[in-house]
Order: sequence, then structure tokens, then C-alpha cells
Amino acid sequence: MPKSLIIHPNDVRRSGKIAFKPIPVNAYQKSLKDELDRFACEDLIRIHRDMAILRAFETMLNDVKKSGGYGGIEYNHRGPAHLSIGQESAAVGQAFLLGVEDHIFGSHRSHGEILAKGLSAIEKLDDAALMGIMESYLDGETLRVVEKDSDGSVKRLAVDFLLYGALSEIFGREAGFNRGMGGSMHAFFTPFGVYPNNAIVGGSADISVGAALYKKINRKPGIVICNIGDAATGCGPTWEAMCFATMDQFRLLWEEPYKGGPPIIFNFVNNFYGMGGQPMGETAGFQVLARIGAAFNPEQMHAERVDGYNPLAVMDAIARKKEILERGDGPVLLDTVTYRFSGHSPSDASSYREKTEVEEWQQVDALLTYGEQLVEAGIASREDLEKTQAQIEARILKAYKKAIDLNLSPRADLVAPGSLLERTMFSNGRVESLDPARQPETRIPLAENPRVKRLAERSRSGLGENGELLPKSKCIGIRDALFEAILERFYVDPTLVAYGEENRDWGGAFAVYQGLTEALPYHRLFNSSISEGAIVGTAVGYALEGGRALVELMYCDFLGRAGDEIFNQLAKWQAMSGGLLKMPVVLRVSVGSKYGAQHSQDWTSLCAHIPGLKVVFPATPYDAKGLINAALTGTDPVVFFESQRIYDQPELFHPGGVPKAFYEIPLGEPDIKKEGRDLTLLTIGATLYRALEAAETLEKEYGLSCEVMDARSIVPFNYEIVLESVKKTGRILLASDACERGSILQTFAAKISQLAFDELDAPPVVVGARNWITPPDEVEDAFFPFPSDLLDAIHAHIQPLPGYTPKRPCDVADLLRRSKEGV
Ligand SMILES: Cc1ncc(C[n+]2csc(CCOP(=O)(O)OP(=O)(O)O)c2C)c(N)n1
Ligand SMILES: [Mg+2]
Repeated sequence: MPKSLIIHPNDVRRSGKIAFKPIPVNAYQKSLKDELDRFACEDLIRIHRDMAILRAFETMLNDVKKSGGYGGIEYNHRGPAHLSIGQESAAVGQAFLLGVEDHIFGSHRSHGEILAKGLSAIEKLDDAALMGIMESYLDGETLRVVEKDSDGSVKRLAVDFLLYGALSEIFGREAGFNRGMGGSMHAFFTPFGVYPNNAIVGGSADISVGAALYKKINRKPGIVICNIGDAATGCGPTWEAMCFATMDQFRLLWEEPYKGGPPIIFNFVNNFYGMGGQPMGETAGFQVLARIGAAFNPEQMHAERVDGYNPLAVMDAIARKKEILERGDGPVLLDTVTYRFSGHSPSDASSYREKTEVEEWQQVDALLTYGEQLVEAGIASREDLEKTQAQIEARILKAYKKAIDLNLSPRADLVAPGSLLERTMFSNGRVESLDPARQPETRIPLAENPRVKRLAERSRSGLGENGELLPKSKCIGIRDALFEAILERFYVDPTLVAYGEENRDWGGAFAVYQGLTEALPYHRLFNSSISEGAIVGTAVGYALEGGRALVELMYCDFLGRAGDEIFNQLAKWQAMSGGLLKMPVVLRVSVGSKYGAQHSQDWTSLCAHIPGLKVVFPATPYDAKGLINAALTGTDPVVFFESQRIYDQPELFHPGGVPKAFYEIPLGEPDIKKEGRDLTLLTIGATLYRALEAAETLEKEYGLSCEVMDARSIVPFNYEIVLESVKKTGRILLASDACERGSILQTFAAKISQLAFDELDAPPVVVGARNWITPPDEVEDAFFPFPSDLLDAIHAHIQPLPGYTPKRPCDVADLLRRSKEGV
């Protein structure tokens, strides 16, 4: 517990100096001959073969991009190809000794890593396991294309499968490893331990930490390697990931056997260039990349520079670092020196580097120099190497011919209803426990939880026996309903973890988690660094490995800090994987008030705009419990909005109040909170209660009967219920606390106009917050929609209210003026 970490002034004010340990630079100085007692000759030859496969594969792609074909057969590849010609030894050296259970994540330039790790896995798996993988992957679709001309050797068939699966993915074919939905920059193949490659520079950093946490928390074998470029050192998420992975709590606070750092190597594939900018000497200040390891922890992340132009040096480093990780002493940082002869992409004119520099590196080309060493050591003859090269080129040509053939390798049909992407944007699964064989680890029986006992005394409903309002302090509120549901899930799914800022002890900034600390060991509920990007990114990695994560960003205003992780990672991997991956992550965010411009925004619309995220915003305890239960038993990413205005709101609508027992409310169904005849009011989030107030005035003072409907979910969203209501009332006003311009309510309104045009007596009208910053608390009422704003809008645009005097202008002229001024 942090309370045990007493900060004594005498300790922290004492004078002294911080001493850094030397960071090894290219420490490996052996020759191939020196390694003859460590490796068998066939292994040493296979290292060369693997490098040659990588080189030939990418040379083929280079030809395709630059000359429109390969081997005399034309093909126009429209997509990208960021080649790593020259970097093969770094990839093969890394993968060679890894087990299948060791997982690698990569970047836009990871074709070589995919092949190297795949070749390594093929060597380690026996024939039965290989056949099992190939037969089951995409129901054998990829295998069927390559098995026709198999010569009977399963390992050779597996190599053909690997080459074809990767290439047809790069060419966007349905039999590709990710059904052609990932393409060159995102391709991967998890059965061989190749995890998603990321086109966002540094994007794999925090995701890899999450994958390593999954292994650590769920005691799964293997390590994780995060392959990112040297220029990724400039990316915030990379630093957040390293901060997250080096948190002291892993060593100081987590209980045995979970103690110790996450098993991750941050491997910087240091080719000394971004696209054209040069980190060393231009865009960074470290000179030697490995230096940055010294910043993070007393172990300096066991940082080391390794000569990536010597596959044996890389193998040696990986083996040593793996031991460190297996002892629980990670994380580790490697600065793997390498160089790409190819341009950043085939269109790159290399205007940023000297030809002589490329030539210098070509002279020490690892493929050639390592081949020479094999010959010198008498392990292989030049003829052997040439023969192998010819065989490799023949296989690459075979894979190429198959991958470009539209009959053998068609593209996914994305036009027909129910197409691949319509099926894979969401997985829509329901799984209570992601590891049913294991018992969840908890500290006390659920019934003994002190908060559970306290809540047992409270009323489940906000209404008394005679329908009177009960004091909020005596009722179950939204925060309690969320707590109840979440606590119970921890006793069902052993993989479930929750973390974020101030989640443990404090109980989450708004006390939803009070009582969880007593229930859960450290490794299932912990405080994270103030790293919003890494909070979400690690959750993505945790889920990709097979776990369920519940993470929290205090205020939804902080979504911007985790923009890439939410919008490019959380939202996209299910579909980018062709439906192979699941993303059971619930991201709780709260919509604030009172705290001004940077703590009070409702960003539901931003999230709703991004395909691949489910977006939910309950406004009652009954809905909050049912929806969080559905989110936490689902397999999709859900951004779960909560409003700070109503955390203590009791249940006023559901008869009997909030059920004690487990129940779910399906995502996507709006709910009628009050029936009516003349006008529909559709709200999102806490605006519900202001709409109910408006409805009361409309009924009492103007005789208008209002149907009040709470959207509850934003994505998905079932319009049928709304259309039914509009059919009855002929009028609809939509309200939420999000700024009006670009609000999801405008989409709702446009859809309703389109779908119910004949039923409408007036246009659907949207009332949102003003298109301003949220002003400070003292004046914020002028910003958010209040009942009077709803009445004003109804009076001006839906139906004049007899004798009504608007509180502020909102007529056509005023709307035009505001729009013209952009406010
Ligand atoms: C966040 C982000 N910014 C910029 C880019 C465009 N971009 C693609 S690759 C690249 C250079 C990356 O250099 P490095 O990380 O060293 O990897 P390398 O290309 O050398 O393998 C850039 C700027 C991107 N994909 N993502
Ligand atoms: Mg680079």
C-alpha cells in the first residue's frame, strides 16, 4: 500500500550525487568460429538462410513497387511497402532464439520481423502443431492455396504458408494473414508469436507494455519485444510506455509471485533515420540511443547498444536480456544498430543522405559478411549458399504468382450487405470469464466487502413507498450501481484488471472504486502513472493478448492525451485484424462540471465519430449497472461516459429500483423514461433530468404532453424506438451537454428527418452546449443547456408556446449570426 511508503524529509533532502553505471556499447566481440561450441552448424547456416529469405522477399517487393512487377510478371501494388533491406540481421538475430510464446510487436517496417519470427517458430513447432495452426487459420483458406504443390515436408509447406500469407496480406487478399484488412504496415500472425505491427510511429510501445503486463498478471510464459524505430524516441507514447513499464510498484508493492518488472524489451531498431530526419545529430540529443535507458530506473533499464549488423551479437543480447526478464528484473532497452539500404518507401529519392554512406554500409552488408564467415569457417561452401539462394528465389516467385492471382487469391467483397468489415467492426461476443479454468484472485469474499455491507442498508430505489423522493444519501446512486457491477465482475473473470490514475486506495477520483482496494490484490487494481496514452494503450495490448481491461481517464477532456490510443488503436484492431482479434476493453471517462474549460466537456461526439468504438452514457443507476455489465461481458471496446453531476442520482424510473442480482442492458437501445403524446425529448447523459424539468413545465403551463427518452447508448443506436415515438408525437427535440456544432445529435436529427419525414410536423431540433469553451463554474449555466433553453428552442422552431417569453434569442436570425461568427 502506498501508505507504507513514508517519505522522510531527512532522506529526500540529503545532499549527494546520482551515479550512472556505464552502458555497454557493442560489447559482443566474438566471431562465428567462437560460437561453434554454442550453436550447431545447421543453426548457423539457417541464420543465413533466414536473412536471405527476408532479403529476397523485400527485393521482390522493391521490384514490384519500382518496376511494376517481379520475375517478368507485371503487378501493380497500390499500397505501401516500407522495406527493411539491409536490416535483416537485426530481425533474424532477434527472432532466432525466441520461443513461439515470446511475442513481438512492430512498426510500419516490420515485414522482416514477421518473416524472421515466423521462420523461427516454424523451426520450433513440431509437424502436428504446424499442421494444426495452418489447418485452423481462417478455416484453412490460406493453407489451401499453398498446399497444392507441397512436396510432403510440413516445415517447407509452413515456410510457403508464411511467405504467401504475409504477401497476400500485403497485397490485400482475403486469404492474407489478416484477411487483407491490415496490409503491409499492420500485418501479423499471432500463432507464430507475431503480434500487431503499427503504422503509428511509437504506436507499439504502450501496447507492448500491456501485452507484457498480461503475461505477468496472468502468469503466462514468454516475453514481449516491442520493435520500434529510433525516431520513435521522439514520441510521447514511447516515453509514457517506458515510464509505465518501470513503475516502482512492480518491485516494491506487488505481492509474490507477481513481483517484478514486466517482461518487455523495448527494442529500438536504430537505422539512424526517421523518414529523412536523423535522430542522432539532428532531431534528438542522445547521440547514443541506449543512453535514454538511464533515465528511467536505477537499473537503467539494462540498456545496451548492440551491433545489429552481426546476427550473433543480437542473438547473444536477446538471450541475456531474456534471462533478466525471466528473473523479473525487466524492463530492458536495446539500441540495435542497423541500416536500411532501401529508401523509407520506394518513392524515396534519398535526398537526405550521401550515396557514399549507403555504399559504406553495403560493404559491411550482414548478409554478405555473415555468408563469408560461414565459408571461412568451412561450414558452407559458396555453391551451397548460391543453391540456397536460387531455391529461395523460386519459392518467393511461387508465392508471388499465387498472391497476385485474383482467382486463387481474391479480395474481400466489401460491397455486399454483411460484408467482412460489417462483420468485424465489432465482434459482439459475450464471455463472462476469459479464462474459465482459473479462479479469480481476490482478498476477501464478496459479501464481506465493507462497501457492499454499507450499501445493503440503502434503498434500491429513489422513491419511497408512496412515491415520495428519498434523500440521496439513503439510496443507491449511480456510483454505487457501477461499483456493485464492477466488483462482481472481478469475482467472475480472473483476467479482469482495473487501473488508471488514483484507482487504488483513493478509489478513483469520484469514488466509484471505493471498496475495491479491500477486495483486490495489487496486480488486479493499481494506480498508473499520469500517462493517459499508456493507460489506454496498455489496455489495448492486454486485451490483444486475451485479457479484459477496465481503465479510467478521470475527465473525458483527457481523451486528447490518449487520442491515438483511443482513435487508432482501441477502435481499429478488431477490424484491421480481419476479425481475428478481440478488444474487450472498457474505458470509463467522466464528464465534469464546475472545473471550467479543460475539465467540463462532453466528448461523446468525438468518440461516436470513430468507427469501431461502442459509446455509452447512462443517466440512471439501473441503466449504469446494466450497461456496465453488458460492456464487461462483451468483447468490444466501449467508451463508457459518466457524468459527475449525477454520480449520487438514485433510481427514479425502474420499478423496484436497482436489482441486486446481475442483469445486463443491451448496448444500443434508447429507453423511454416518461411517456407522452405531443412532443419527444431525446437526451444523452445528464441532460435527461433537465429535459424532465422542461417536460413538467410544458405539461403544466402549456398542456403539451412530452415523451422523454434517454439515448443511453450512442453507438450502436436503435432508431426504431425513436421513430415509433416520433410517429406518435410528430415532433422531436434532442438535447445533450456536448457542444452543438458537429454533435452526434445533429446526426441523430438528420437521420430522423430522413427516416420519419412523413411523420414530422416540425424539423427535429438540437439543443447542445454553446460552441464555446466551458466557462468557470460561476457562469457555466450560460453554456450548458438548461430547461429554459429547451423551451426557447421549442417555442422558436417547433411550436409557439402561447404567452411564452424566450430567455435568450435562439431564432433563425440568431442561429445564422452565431454560425457566421463560428460561436
Ligand atoms: C505518429 C506518426 N507520425 C509520423 C508518421 C509518418 N512516418 C512514418 S515512418 C516515419 C519515420 C519513422 O522513423 P523510425 O521510427 O526511426 O522508423 P524507421 O522508418 O526508421 O523504421 C514517419 C515520420 C507516422 N506514421 N506516425
Ligand atoms: Mg529509423
